[in-house]
Amino acid sequence: MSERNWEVLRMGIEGIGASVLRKEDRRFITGRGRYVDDMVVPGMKYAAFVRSPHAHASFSSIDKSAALAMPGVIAVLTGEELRADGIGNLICGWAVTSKDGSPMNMGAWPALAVGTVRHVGQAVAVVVAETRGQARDAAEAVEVAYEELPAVTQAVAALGEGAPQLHPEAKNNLVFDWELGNKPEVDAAFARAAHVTKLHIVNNRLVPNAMEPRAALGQYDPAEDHYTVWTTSQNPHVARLVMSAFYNVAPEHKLRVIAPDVGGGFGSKIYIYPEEIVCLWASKRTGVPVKWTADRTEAFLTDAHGRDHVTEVELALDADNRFIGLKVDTVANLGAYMSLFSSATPTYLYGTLLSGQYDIPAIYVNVKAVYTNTVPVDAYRGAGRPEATYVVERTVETAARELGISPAELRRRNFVRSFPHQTPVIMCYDAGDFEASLEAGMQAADVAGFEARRAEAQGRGKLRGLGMSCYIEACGIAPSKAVGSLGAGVGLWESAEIRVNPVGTVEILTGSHSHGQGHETTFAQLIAERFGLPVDNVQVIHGDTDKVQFGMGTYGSRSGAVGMSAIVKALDKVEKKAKKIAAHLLEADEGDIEIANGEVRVAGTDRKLGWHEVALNAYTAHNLPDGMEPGLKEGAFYDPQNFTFPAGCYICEVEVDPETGGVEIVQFVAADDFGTVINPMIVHGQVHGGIAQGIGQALLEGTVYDGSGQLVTASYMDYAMPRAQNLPSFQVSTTSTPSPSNPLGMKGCGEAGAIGSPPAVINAITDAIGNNDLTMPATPQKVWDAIRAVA
Ligand code: MCN
Repeated sequence: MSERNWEVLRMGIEGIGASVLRKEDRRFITGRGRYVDDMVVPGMKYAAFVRSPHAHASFSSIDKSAALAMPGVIAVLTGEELRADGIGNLICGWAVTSKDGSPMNMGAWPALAVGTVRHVGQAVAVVVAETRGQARDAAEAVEVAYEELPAVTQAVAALGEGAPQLHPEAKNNLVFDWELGNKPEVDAAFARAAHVTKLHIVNNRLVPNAMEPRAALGQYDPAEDHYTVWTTSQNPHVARLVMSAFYNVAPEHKLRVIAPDVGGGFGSKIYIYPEEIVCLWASKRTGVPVKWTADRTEAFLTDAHGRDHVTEVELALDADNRFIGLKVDTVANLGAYMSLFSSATPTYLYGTLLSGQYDIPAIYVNVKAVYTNTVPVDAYRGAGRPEATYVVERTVETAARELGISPAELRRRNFVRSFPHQTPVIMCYDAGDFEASLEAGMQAADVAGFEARRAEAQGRGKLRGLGMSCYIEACGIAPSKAVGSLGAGVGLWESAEIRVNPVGTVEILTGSHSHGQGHETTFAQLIAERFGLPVDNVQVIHGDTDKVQFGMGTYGSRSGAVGMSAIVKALDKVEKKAKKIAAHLLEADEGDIEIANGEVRVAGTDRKLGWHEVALNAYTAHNLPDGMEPGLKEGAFYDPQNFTFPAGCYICEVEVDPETGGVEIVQFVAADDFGTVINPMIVHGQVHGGIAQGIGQALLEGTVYDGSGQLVTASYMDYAMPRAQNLPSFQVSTTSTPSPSNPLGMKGCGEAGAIGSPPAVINAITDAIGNNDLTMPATPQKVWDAIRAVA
C-alpha cells in the first residue's frame, strides 16, 4: 500500500461521501481507453452496410455483381440470406396493452431489410472486404431496385386519414392506444374546477450523440464452434440473451459478449441493433472476423432517437389553487420499428410520473404510439421522465402566471408532504422533502433579488426572465415484480460478486456497465468504507459475459441504487466470514471483531490482524474454523421493493436580446435530492452533463425531416450540440432524504439534469419575452418571432 493511500485513509476520505478522483480517468485522458474499434484480431476484415436512401420503398432485387467484382470484396450478404439461415427479427422486450385489451400491433424488423425499407439509413445488405475503404466503395456499387412509396414522418399526420401505411399489422400506423388513471374521476374534477390551464406541448426529437459511435466486431471460431462479439453495449448479458434466445445468432453458452470501454451511451446503447447481429452472422458465413464502426452520419441515421411527443394537457384547479385533476393526451412517435424498450418509454416511464411533486388526486393519460418513416425512437437520457416533467412543469408555471401567483407559491401549495405517497398513476413515492430542495434552489438563485436584476437588465435593453422546474423521477429501475407486472420481459435485479484475493486486494464483479459514470471509483469506495482498504487496491470487473455472472446492465440510473446494493449484500457475507476467521485466529468472540483501516481487531483491545493476514488465512486454510470452506468470495443478487425517487428544484435565469432573439443563460441553479451521495464530485459531474443535454434540447437540438423523409439534420453541420459558450457555470447542490428502498439510501443521479432542466429554461425564456407560445429548441428565430407576436 502506498504512502499516499495510508494518508488518505487516515484522513478518512475514500469512503462514502468522499470526492475521490476517478480511477478510470488516467486511461481515458491519456488516450489509453480500449474501445471496440481498438480491438484487432488476426484475419479481421471490415463490414460496410448498404443503406436505404429512401424513407419508404419496396424492392424486389439486389444486384451484387458489380460489388463482388471490386477489389478486396469477400462477400455481399442480404436479408434473404439472413432469413434463410434462420436469424430472427428484432424484438421489443416490453409488452404494452391497449385500452381495449388488444396487444401491440407489431411489424417485423429484420436485421437486413427484406422487400421493404421504412426509414432512410435502414440496412439492406452488408459488404465484407479486406479494408474499410474497399467495403464502403463496394457498398455503393450494390444495386437495389427500389420503388419509392409515400412517406410520413410526423406522428400526428401518420394517424390521419390517407396517411402512408408502414406495417400491415398496424392499421393507421397505430402501435398501441394506452391509458392510465381514472377518467371518470378526472372528468368530475374538471366539472367542478375553478380554473383550467391548457397547453399544447411539443417535445422535440433528439439524437443521442454519444462521443463514441456504435461499433461491433464479430468472430466465429469453427474449431470450438464458439462466437465472440465485441460491441458498444450498456448491457452485454442482455445482449447475449436476446441474440441467442430470440435472434438465433448463437447458442447462449457458446456466445461471449464483450463491451469494453464504451464512450457514452445515454440509453442509445441498451438496444440490440442490426449491426452486431449481422457482424456475428457474417463472420460465420465468411470464415473471417468482421468489424464495423459507425461514422457520425450512420449514428444520426441508425442510433435510436429520443423524445418526439405531441401533447395536449389540461390542469384543473379549485378555488384555493389546489390541483384537483390532470388530463394528458399524447401522441408518441416510435419511428419505423419497435426498438427493445420503445413501448415502455412513452407509457410506464412517462404516464407514471405525471403527478410530479404534487398531490393530484385524479390523473388520466392516454398515449397513442405511432409508426412513422423515421429512425426508431427509444430511451434517451431520462426516457419518458423528461417528457413527463416537461408537461407538468410547463403547465404548473403557466397556471401560476394565469392565476397571478408566484410559481413557487403555487408549487408549495400543492407539494406532496407526507411519505409514502401513493399517486393515482402507479408510483408510490417513498421519501422526499420537496420544500427543502425548493428552498435550497431559491436561496442559491437569489430569487428574492430577481426583480431588481430584471429592472437593471431592462435598462440595458435586455429581457430578463426566471423559470423554475421542480422535477421528480423514478429511477433505480428494477423491482422485478413491479416491472414484470407492467410488461417487462425480464426482471431488472442486479448481481455482484466480491473476490478477496489471498493478498487482501479485492475484485468486484458487477452486472452493471460503466460507460462514463465512474463505477470503477464509486464501487471501490464501498470497499474503502467497509474495510478501510484504499480504492487503488480494488479492481472493478464488468462488461464481459465470460468473466462476470449474469447481470442486467446500466440504464435508468440503476447502478447505484441496485448494482451497488448487490455489492453491499455480497460485502455483508464477506465481512461475516472474515470476522469468523479472525475470531477463530484471535481466539475471540465473533461479535467483538471490528474491521477498519485495513485491520481486523478485537474491539477495545490491541489484539489485531492485518486484513491481508485474514485473507491469506482464508486461502492457506491451515487454520480455519471447523467445517468452514476455504476462500473468501461471495456473491449476491439484489432486487429492491421499489424504485428510488430523486427530485429537485432547478432555476434558470436568462437574458434575451429583443433585437436578435438570442438567449443567454446567465444563471442555472440545481438543488437535487439524491439521498446518500457516495461521491459528490462524480454526482456533480453527472448533473452537469445532464443539464448540458437538457439545455441542448431546450435551445439548440432539433431533428428535422423533410417532406420526403430525408433526415436534414444528419451531421454536426446541421444538428446543433450544446457547446461551452452556451452553458453558464452551474451552481449545483444536494439535499438528502435517504431512500428506504436500498441499504445505502441512494437515489440515482445519472438522468436528473436532463429531466429537470428543459422546462426551467423554457419557463425562463417565456417569462422574459411575455409569450408562453414557444417550442423547443428555442432558436433565436423562434424567440424573435414570439417576441414580435406579442409586441
Ligand atoms: N452516485 C453517487 N451517489 C448517488 C447516486 C449515484 O455517488 N446518490 C454515483 C454512482 O456510484 C455512479 C454515478 O454516480 O458512479 C451514476 O450513478 P447512477 O445515478 O446510479 O447511474 P448509472 O450508473 O446507472 O448510470 C446510468 C445513467 C443514465 S440512465 C444515463 S442515460 C447516463 C448517465 O448515467 N448516461 C451516461 N450518465 C452518463 N454519463 C456518461 N459519462 N455517459 C453516459 O452515457
